[in-house]
Amino acid sequence: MSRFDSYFLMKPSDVIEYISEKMPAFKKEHQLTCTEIGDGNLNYVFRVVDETDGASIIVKQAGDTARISDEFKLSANRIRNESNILALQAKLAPGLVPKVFLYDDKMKCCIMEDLSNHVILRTALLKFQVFPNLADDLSTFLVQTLLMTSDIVMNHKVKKEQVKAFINPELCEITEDLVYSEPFNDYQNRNILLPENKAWIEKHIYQDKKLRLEAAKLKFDFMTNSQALVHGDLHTGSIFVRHDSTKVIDPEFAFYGPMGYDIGNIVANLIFAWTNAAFTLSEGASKPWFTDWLEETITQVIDLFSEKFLAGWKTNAAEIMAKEEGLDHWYLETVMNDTAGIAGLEMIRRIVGIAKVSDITSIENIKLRVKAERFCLQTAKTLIINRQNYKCGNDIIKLIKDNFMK
Ligand code: SR1
Ligand code: MG
Repeated sequence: MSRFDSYFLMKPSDVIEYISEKMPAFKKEHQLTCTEIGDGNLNYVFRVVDETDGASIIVKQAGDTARISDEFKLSANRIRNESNILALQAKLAPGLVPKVFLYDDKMKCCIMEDLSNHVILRTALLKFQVFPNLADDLSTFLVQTLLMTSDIVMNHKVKKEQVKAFINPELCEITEDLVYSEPFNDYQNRNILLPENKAWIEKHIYQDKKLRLEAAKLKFDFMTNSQALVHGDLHTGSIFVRHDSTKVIDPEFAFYGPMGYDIGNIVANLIFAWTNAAFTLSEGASKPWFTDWLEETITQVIDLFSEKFLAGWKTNAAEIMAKEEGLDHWYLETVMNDTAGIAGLEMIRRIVGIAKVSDITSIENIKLRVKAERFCLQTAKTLIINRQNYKCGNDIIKLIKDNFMK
């Protein structure tokens, strides 16, 4: 019998005992230290270090509410989904996700590789750091996890089994509410508006019927289009980076949904980093090279994705009708339209809704923040309403630059 045979939410002292019981390499008699380092909205992340040899490991545990607020009641089983997805993604995109050593169904936690030699991409971008392999790694991750889990490549019966296995109604409901509904209605009174932008948002977001209709169409697509096994929350806080390495983490929102959901999330969050830099850096030496690099990275994420997607299709498509000439380009175009629309939705919800991003909230000068928010919202509206116009990276960069000049 062990006190870890039935679930409770652990404190750092419990985690030390837990690790020494589960991972023999982390011996009790060694000096083990533990710190809770999580900064996400849902779970608790503990880092255990063996001070005698410097070895370290991560324990990630789910509570039965979201860390951000008790209002979100969630089954702690989400960590099982996360462990399963990470195992699958490790096969599809080797080296691009952290290793999972153990999943514990009783304690609703998993033990995984410590990536402390990496940094969270959002934090690094706010310090204007650049990562030369980022676009290449992310586009590989996207193609490998999206194309390879779709009906283009997979046996349809096996794919349907996978749709069933990765059904994720609770976390999808969070996205349906926070991304697709609340930013346009505030029906649960959870939106948090900057007072200086309140009237603007009410007029240009809540009351824009054209925008609301397009958001509604995209919501139904999110709920019904079981296209590929998406990560489901691929923002820059879900990506760890080092100059020579990229790791995608936190796939607890994963489910079978539209491919554009992941690509759009990456694009939106890179635009937030661009916005932060463009609005806060004075016309000094650092501004042009950093925003230039971000523009190049956004362009490359989209264009390398397209290139690798078409090449992957050619090599791996197994569905007989997928071999019809032109289907690959038509299919890719629909994914690009979704990408633009979803990038717009992510940009609106991170400004209007409850789950903000530090790229925008850290802008201290209130006049600049007001401008930055309106720039993002205006850009987002165009991406949603005219999403069929955005076919390649440069189309999006042109929109950002044109809107910035206005
Ligand atoms: C209640 S969770 C709020 C947000 O945090 C997660 O990272 C997802 O983005 C979710 O929408
Ligand atoms: Mg997360």
